[in-house]
Amino acid sequence: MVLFKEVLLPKCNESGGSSGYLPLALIMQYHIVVAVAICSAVFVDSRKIRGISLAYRKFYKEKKTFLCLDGSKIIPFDQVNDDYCDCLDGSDEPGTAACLNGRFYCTNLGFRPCYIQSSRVNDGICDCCDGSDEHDKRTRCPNTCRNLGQQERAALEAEMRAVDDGMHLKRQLIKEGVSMWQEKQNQLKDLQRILSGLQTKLEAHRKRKLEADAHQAKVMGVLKSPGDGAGGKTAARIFGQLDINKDGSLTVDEVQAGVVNLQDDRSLTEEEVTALLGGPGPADLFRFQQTLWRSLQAAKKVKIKADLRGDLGPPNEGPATRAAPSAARQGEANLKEMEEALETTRAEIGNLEKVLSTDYGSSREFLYLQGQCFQLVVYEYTYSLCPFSHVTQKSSTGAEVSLGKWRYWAGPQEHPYSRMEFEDGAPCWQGPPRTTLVTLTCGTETALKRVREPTKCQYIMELWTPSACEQQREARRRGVHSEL
Ligand code: MAN
Repeated sequence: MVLFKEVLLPKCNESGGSSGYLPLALIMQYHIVVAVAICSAVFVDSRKIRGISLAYRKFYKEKKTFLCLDGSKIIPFDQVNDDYCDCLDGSDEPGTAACLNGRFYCTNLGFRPCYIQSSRVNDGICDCCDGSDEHDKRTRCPNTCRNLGQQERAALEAEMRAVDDGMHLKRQLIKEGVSMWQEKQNQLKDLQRILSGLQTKLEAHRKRKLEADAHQAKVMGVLKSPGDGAGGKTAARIFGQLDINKDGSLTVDEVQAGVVNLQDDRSLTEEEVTALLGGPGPADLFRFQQTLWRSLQAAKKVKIKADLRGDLGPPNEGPATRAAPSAARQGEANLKEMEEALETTRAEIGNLEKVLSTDYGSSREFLYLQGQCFQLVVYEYTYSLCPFSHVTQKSSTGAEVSLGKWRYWAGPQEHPYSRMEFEDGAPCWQGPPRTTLVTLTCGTETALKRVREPTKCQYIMELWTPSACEQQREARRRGVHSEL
């Protein structure tokens, strides 16, 4: 049967926590405890209450019997702290070394109370800073509690200031996060607009290409039409030569620039050209072949200008036939370029959507970590942590291995944003893939402070960030409450 609720206190050789609200709050609590203890001491034999905390005093009432704290035995109160062990749990001898499993409570006024094994009582070594464990006076123990308390309070206050600074920085980071978020949303909108523009352009381009292909097929059809043979190719070459702007059709101006009167090299009038082309409006290769080309072949009225004739390419591959495939090639290149741009934009949108769908904390206080990497050199390895992305380890010999890819926040329910889990890294030799757990600690700077590998290929990192400050403060508050 357990009659009391265990009160947790640090052992004397344990740190009470180097910082934060817990120790400060506890120190204040201890002052109250000690004041009450002093008052109680007026009424109770100090020998009997030696080594007992205030919370336990109610079980050590003088002039009554004593019930061992584990409920196993009742003994006369005289037998408490009489240097003889009666209770199995050692609770009758908190102030002597009689019981192997007994524990002695150091009040440590001015510092923090703690328990030591009662075997250390009067063993010639000062364990409690108030020297109360060496009460037989054979060993002189100066009271160092005040100094220790002052030192600890100074350290705590410094750390609390750092936490407050961290909180201030965190507020700025939240603000930064808000504008970063907005910026990313705008980027997404821009990219979506670009994508839609590219899609429209691409459709138009595809349509044009289809038309160009059809035109090309028609040209090729003309060139390859039965009975036309090499003549068709020559017609196409001349056509290409006359078609100055290479738009696949001949205007009056273009004909006037390249065709002259057979007799006197005179320039042709507009009417003459219109008549030669079989009517008004630009003539494509097909129409040219049926009209002007025939006149040129007949060599009765008109001829190609002398300077143009010298420019003609090899007989089997005239400008028109060359122009058409090269235009087609250009079209294809443009199409490919556009398709690539479309794919790149789609990928960028995908990445951005992924970034925007990530959980960056309740106020997006961790968003500023996105896209950043933090390094730490530990022995022969350089570790690199890129939050929300990946972790790597690069050895001094140059090989870099993945220690995991970002998976999720892995903190406990009450502090979900206190840990990050990275999984599925490079496989460990004869083992599973490497994993990394990152703990986030309040700091006035953002830095990777510690890397350990407690189990092979399972890494633990500590990242300092102002964004973790509040949750740390919360954790400490909770700690205080569980202690009191
Ligand atoms: C490399 C490093 C170490 C790891 C071993 C496992 O040396 O990644 O961190 O423990 O491989 O074989």
